[in-house]
Amino acid sequence: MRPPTKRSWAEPFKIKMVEPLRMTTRAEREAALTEAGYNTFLLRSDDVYIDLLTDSGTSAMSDNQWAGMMLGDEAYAGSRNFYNLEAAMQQHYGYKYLVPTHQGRGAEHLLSTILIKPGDTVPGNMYFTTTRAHQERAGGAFVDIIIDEAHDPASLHPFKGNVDLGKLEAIIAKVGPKKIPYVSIAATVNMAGGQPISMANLRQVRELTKRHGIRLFLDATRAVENAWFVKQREPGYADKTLKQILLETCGYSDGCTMSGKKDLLVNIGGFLALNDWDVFEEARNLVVLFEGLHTYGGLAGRDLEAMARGIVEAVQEDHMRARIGQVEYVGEHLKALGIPIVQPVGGHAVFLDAKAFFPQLDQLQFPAQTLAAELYLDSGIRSMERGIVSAGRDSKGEHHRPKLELVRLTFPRRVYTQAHCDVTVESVNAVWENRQNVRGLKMVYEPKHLRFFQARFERL
Ligand code: PLI
Repeated sequence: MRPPTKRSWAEPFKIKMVEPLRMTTRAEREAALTEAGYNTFLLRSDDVYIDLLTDSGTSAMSDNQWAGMMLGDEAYAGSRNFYNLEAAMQQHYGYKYLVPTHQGRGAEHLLSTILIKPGDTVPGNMYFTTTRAHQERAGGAFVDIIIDEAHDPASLHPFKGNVDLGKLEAIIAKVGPKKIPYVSIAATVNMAGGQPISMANLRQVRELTKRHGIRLFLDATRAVENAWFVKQREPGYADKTLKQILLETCGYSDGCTMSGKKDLLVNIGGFLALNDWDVFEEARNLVVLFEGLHTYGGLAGRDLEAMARGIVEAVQEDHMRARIGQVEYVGEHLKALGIPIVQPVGGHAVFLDAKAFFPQLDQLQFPAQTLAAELYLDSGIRSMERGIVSAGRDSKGEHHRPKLELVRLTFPRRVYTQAHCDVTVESVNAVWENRQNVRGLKMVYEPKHLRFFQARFERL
């Protein structure tokens, strides 16, 4: 036997407990999807077979995390689990101060409220839905400064999360540094396809913003996944640990917002981390209004403990090799079938290119929403629209028309097996083979905020 050239991504864990799934018929799925207004967010999870809606809060905790749940100190103030989380954050992310929040958008709410004034501009490497919504709610205007390659699903750029420094300089020159409270940098970039930012680029962004006295805040939600790509792709990082890379990443920022529901392997939790005492003081005060006392931020002591332990597990290389290896496995198999996906394959998800799937559909016939619906009908797999519906409307009420019209197959961490991955590939291929017969959707109900969550559609 020839020795294998590449080792498999096999999981560094075994399964101790299982959660049965309900298998459904096509007729049952037709009824469920009609009831849900062709929006996968409105399906009941009992009607879903393989749930690839999101990797947010859907990962499997380890036995060590569950054991930590039993050690929750549910004191109203000064829980020991808060101090455990604070220490784990300081050791792995390197920031001085911690404000726990119930999840990522709680931290975004605090940061935006404290730093953004009406009329301000917040440049960022592509928008994220909740992040931009909070920036706009505080009176700011988001400006996209990501490189052009990020908007091209076929570009093989290894760091499609990078900032275009020319775009950033231009916006600073246009509005002036005083109107930019901070630059908002995500690592990895979710809406671009889970694409990483390179350390070299982040360092340059830091130097540029520092020259103008502008703060830099990181969305560190998937920064450990970003560290994995830096280690694989960026010269000089192959021998560094994920922990070292993560510390360096955070070192180029003044703080971070964090959704612990992703990298940190918990079902609920987040935090705002800061280096600046003044901002911390305000956040620690404000959190009491919106989330809870500054030592629990809307979380139970046991949730704080699970997140503290999740930080340590997230930076283990065996874990990350399997986590991203699984996503790559699905991406490679889809590519081999000629199915259009965003390349390179990102950290948390494979993104299907719905425009290339359904060239017969106008963007206002919602190609990605349609593709997510067809995939559910075929096999009960639930995915998420990341196109014109997610992008929402601008301040004049017009649809944002994003270049990327995508469907996200998002992989929860440590949840599904390789056989689930194979079924997913087979089902996407079945929809691909029937693509010419598919018609689009029309929106029949549109909520005001973050419409993708609750919008309803009908078949054209
Ligand atoms: O869902 P939250 O409030 O814990 O976190 C918000 C959030 C912030 N930043 C980024 C990059 C995210 O991906 C994010 C949440 N993402 C979700 C829910 C997702 O399905 O991707």
